Amino acid sequence: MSDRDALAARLATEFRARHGRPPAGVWAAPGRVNLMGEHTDYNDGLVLPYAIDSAALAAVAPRDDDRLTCQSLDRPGTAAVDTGDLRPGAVTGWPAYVLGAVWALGWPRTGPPGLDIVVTSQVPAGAGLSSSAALTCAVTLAVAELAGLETDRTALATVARRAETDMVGAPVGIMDQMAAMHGRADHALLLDCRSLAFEPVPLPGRESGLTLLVVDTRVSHANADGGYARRRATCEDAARTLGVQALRDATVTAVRTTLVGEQRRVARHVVTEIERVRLAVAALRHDDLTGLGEIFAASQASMRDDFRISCAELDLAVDTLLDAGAIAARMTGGGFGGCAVALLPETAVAAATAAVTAAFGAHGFLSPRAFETRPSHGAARVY
Ligand code: GAF
Repeated sequence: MSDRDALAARLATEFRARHGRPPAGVWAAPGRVNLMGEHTDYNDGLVLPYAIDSAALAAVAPRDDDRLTCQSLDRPGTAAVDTGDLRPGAVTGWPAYVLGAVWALGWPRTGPPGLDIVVTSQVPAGAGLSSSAALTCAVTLAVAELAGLETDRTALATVARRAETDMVGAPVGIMDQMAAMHGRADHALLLDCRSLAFEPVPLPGRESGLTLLVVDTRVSHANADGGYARRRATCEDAARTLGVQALRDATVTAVRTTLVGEQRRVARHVVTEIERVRLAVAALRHDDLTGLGEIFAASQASMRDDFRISCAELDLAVDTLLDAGAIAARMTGGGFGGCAVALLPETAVAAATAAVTAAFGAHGFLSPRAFETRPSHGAARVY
């Protein structure tokens, strides 16, 4: 039995203990690692994430009344609200992600009146691995399937995103929800965030002897914090100055000749990062690992110097991984902490992990957590 199946069985048992009846089912949705295209999704650009083999799980059952309740195995307390009172502001904190998904699906107009929901997650919160989209996507798929609602996964991804933007108040893009809904084993997802068209891109498999190592710096970040929203606002200001719909439509020349200061730096990152997604896909398709390493390095420099979302811990993790034999390494996700990702030979993992741990110790940083990831399939019913 996989870890996820064992956790699903435990969640179902816990649900029964708490509510005196079994859940109608348990649904899981994965976190993600992004390989290229950071802060490009809300600029209508391209991204290249893969779903990871850690997920958030939601056990759900309808109720006879119109009460919505929500609990977590990982946190104390119960959030409860009548369906008629479900609106932005009615719940706060982590339950806003869970009940936000119910709200975004159209409650109380649709579906059974009341619901009991119990969640848990394998995706570390605040690590930049999209624990929030994993949670909203698990609940969205669960409730949509239970209530016989919309089953188109792209539509469900936009519902899950609305839970976060409108209920939680985090102005995120669509990358994480699309990765959670459409992830495919051994593939990344090349996603056009304007059209929402996507195609799977094969990643080096086990036979290549390579692996994707994630290093969690344990510097915590939250998309609802100010840094993410400020970057997004600067991107929108820059697009307005340039007279384009979104920075996806800007050119490097226009950015250089029209913009100044922070707008120029931020826009330069977005425009060049979108191009790096195209280049990274080409490098992967042609097995050009040296080229891939150079594209990752340019992306890391752009996030550090232009977009300014890296931090000392992420820079150190990336440099140390490269010194220890990584072919490609960069920070991943929203930034201001969180994780770095590296492609490296399986045989180099132990030494690279030890090197990062030693370097963090020497700098007085928190002890990092390193783990291998496998590109995995998207959200599904698991129990
Ligand atoms: C976070 C957001 F949720 C995504 O939409 C994306 O903007 C990412 O940061 C940065 O690429 O994960």
